Amino acid sequence: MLLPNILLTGTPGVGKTTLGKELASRSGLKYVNVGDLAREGQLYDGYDEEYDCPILDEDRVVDELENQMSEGGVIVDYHGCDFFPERWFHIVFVLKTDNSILYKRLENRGFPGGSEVKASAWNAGDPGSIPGSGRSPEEGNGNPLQYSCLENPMEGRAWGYNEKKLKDNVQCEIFQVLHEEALASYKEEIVHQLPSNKPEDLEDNINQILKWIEQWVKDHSS
Ligand code: DAT
Repeated sequence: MLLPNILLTGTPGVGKTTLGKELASRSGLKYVNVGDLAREGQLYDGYDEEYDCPILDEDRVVDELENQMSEGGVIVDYHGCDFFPERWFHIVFVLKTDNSILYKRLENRGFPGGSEVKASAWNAGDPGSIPGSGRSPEEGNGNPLQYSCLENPMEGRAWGYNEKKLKDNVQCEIFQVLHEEALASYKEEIVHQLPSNKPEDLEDNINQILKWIEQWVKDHSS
């Protein structure tokens, strides 16, 4: 039976992993977290000093995934989407979370310092552009998440950099950087934004995607 490949993308913390794993368990599709895959296979190409994390070797990630993507039935989760072959995906979901909710989720994830850190995160730097890229979002290639490892904080590393990452990531969400990147990388009609603020959103999203998978399988079964 032919099965579709689904891309879940969006800023770190919007709920890709939560949705991806639950969707995989209910649909029978396979879930692949690109961050985990890279870590397990050490698919890195250098080290980003500014963000204090390894740089993803995108070509090796693509090589690593090629076989299973050709077979179909894979849910891919990553906070970037412009380096995957366009032909891989039958549908792309960009998860979207309100800024204040996202801020709290990211803070819970990696900030031991609480409000002190929050205050300095917002007071520092240049609020008018996306930090880390030196560009405005309209110019493209402005994805400061490229090298961000906020999703997988490295134990024992300086937390000082995470203050910058948190600020960068929330700004990314504000500027809808991942939505722009998805629209620039895939056909507009297969790119969909999904709200991801509360548990009911998760349930709605799963049900919608399950229906879409069912229909896709029917359409491709003869
Ligand atoms: P991501 O994989 O995009 O980085 P995640 O799945 O790890 O995000 O989720 C980040 C946190 O948010 C985690 O504590 C679970 C929570 N979360 C995810 N989806 C949610 C939803 N729809 N409603 C409430 N909380 C959600």
